Amino acid sequence: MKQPIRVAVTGAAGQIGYALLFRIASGQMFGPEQPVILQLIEIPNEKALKALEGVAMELDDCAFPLLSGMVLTSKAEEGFGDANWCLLVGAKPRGPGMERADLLKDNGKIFVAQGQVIDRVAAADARVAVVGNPANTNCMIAASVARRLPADRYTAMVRLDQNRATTQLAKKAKVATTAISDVFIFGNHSPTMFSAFHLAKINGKPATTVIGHHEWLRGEFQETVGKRGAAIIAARGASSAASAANALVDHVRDLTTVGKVHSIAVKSNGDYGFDPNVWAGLPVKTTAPGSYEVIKGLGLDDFAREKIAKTNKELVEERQAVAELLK
Ligand code: NAX
Repeated sequence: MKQPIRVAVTGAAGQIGYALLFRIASGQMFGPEQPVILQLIEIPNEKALKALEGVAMELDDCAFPLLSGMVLTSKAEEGFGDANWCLLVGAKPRGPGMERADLLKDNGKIFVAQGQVIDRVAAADARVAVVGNPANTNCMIAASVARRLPADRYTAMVRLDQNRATTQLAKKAKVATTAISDVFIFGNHSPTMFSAFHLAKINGKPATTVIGHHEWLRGEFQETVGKRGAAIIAARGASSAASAANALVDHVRDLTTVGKVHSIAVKSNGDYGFDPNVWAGLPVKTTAPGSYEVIKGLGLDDFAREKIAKTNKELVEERQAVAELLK
């Protein structure tokens, strides 16, 4: 049996946490041979910590063979201590009448504090994956305050958008999702993100040729994927949770599987027209467990360049809105 790895999860008593923890403990994220110790972090609030206890009781009641231990805490030092993976799911939700700038700043403070603790106490090989919104900018903040861990260890999740785009293309072409490949998400996890249909393949052929309906690809398809989160809230009365947890399982599993080609938000190196200081969704290939290289040189047409410029502008504005936290 391998040595257990330590997986820290913030927001562990929230709705994504509830859909996520059981999948990690059952081996779906790190594989059927890898034991895990779950380090579950919640805010120091009686209700949240009580709910966390309940989740831990349910995890116990699954008798998962791979679950080697659990830590329940509201102290970041304890929760991130020696963690090999830090999954930052918890964030402050946008309240009624709250401006986006206030949301950015309030969450920015959380990610400055957590970023500093992770940098100090997590394992030397620690990887950080951010889900809590605004995910790209929160990730950029956590990485910006790090002095020990390099910036390429910090990724944010755009996999839910990739998965949403995959299914929309499959439905339109009337094929199984397994027929779809090379679906890349560029930019922010927000309605401005660009789902690069011109690179996508259906059974190895360009999606643009197979689907043919360019107006749909440029319009309804982008819109459906970009505004899917809002559509789910309108239908369910609560935001996406199981699909978000599933996307994080995919994000980490593909990031630990050598050769996988997928979309994650990483520090831009200026490729594809992104500002080098933002964390942008980009196509990557996993080169070693937890490491990746950005796939370079994919062709962009005028439509793609225009969409990328728009989502890049939003990321730059988000960075400017939290600039005072980065000093
Ligand atoms: P919930 O409100 O159900 O749960 C969040 C949990 O985080 C709560 O239990 C809260 O007590 C905890 N929390 C808040 N601040 C914390 C902190 N500083 N340290 C530790 N725990 C903290 O939200 P949920 O539906 O689980 O969503 C969590 C986050 O994911 C939100 O920010 C949400 O916007 C974001 N999402 C991101 C997605 C993505 O694709 N990147 C998609 C789904 C989701 O909307």
